[in-house]
Amino acid sequence: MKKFLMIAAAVAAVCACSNDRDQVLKVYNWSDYIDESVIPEFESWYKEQTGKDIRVVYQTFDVNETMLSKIEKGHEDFDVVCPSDYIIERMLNTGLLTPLDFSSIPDGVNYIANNKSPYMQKIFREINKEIDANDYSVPYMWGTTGIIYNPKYVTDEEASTWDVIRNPKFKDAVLMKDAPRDVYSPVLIYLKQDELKSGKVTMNELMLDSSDESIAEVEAYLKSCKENIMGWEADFGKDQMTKERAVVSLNWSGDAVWAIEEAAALGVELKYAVPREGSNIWFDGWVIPKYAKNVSAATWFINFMCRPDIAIRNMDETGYVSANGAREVLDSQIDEEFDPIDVSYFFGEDATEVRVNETLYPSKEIIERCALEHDWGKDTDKLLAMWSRVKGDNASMATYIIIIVVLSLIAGYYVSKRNRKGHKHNTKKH
Ligand code: N2P
Repeated sequence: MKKFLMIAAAVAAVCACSNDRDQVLKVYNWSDYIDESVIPEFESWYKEQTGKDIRVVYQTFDVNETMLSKIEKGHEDFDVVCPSDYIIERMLNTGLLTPLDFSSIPDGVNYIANNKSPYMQKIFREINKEIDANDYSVPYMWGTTGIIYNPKYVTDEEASTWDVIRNPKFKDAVLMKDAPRDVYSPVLIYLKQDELKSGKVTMNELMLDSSDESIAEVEAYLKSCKENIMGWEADFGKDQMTKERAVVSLNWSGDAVWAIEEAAALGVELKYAVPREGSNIWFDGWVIPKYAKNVSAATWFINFMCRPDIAIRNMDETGYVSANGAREVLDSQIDEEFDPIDVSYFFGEDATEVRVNETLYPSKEIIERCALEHDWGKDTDKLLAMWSRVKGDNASMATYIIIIVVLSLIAGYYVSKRNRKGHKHNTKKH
């Protein structure tokens, strides 16, 4: 009887556990990348739609590679994550993604089909030649990589080239994104600009260039910027620009929009440019990793993120551009203060002359000089090794001083301890 009760208790515990997990949705997203009030709203909406309870456990990351390693190496059971394009490609190539299936979501509340921009679907198809990434991922936000600058100190001309990060005028005043691929690509584009102009190499080929020579050239360039770089940041760059502590920041367009608006409220002017040599266009998309434990709730969550009013709130809160091409999203962005631009590539034929922010929706001319990054497979390790050499090399004088002070204190402590011991020993003897 006792044995039977023990088995029954164990079975009950296992059932309770799995029930619990059915009521939990683990979301892993970039930091500052959502209007957090939409999370409790999702929990209530999910209950209304399905009759089931759900609790969202929301965690954030700042670096793509950190997120990937938790899933690839740690097999963590996140249900929904939001990697960038080249990481989605890697996850597809390594079988880490679950195919998406929205067929169980009723028509009236299914926001997937009508809300994807044709442009986003097209660039998603470029991710992998054999597998359509649209079957495994739903685009969330997108943008460009460029330069945020303070025009009080930096001219438009100076900011029109990536070399602004090495301009001797900006000693200790440049912030770099702590994102290895998103720094590598612009620097390589800058270094290979003559080959690009002469057609010796294409932008897409450059995005796949993980050769030792190119990595070494980028490394040497970044080390030569050492005196200018005041830090490598994941999320404090926009704030430092707003407060005028830095004057140049290699950054993403969404951080630029956020910083420009915050700075304006403080009376500081900031601008954003995509340098003339060309840049990287990127997007991040929702995926369900292979180790997910609540695929059903994950599917509902991704669908909810595509509801136009939710997409607009996420956009307004973060400064980033939703990948949602619905008319409501376009209407929410129209403002008389902007000059009309052609965004038909994103919103369709009706949108050839609309007054939207060009930092958010780059012109066709900017898009044409940008390309998507692609997975490097095993060569990624070479990039990450170069990255730590560059950042290590760039540790500030303050860091060295702190290390020396701490080591001296530790040494001092042990010397005085030894002296005290010696003193006690001598006293005993007497
Ligand atoms: C926002 C992160 C944006 C990610 N903090 C751009 N790929």
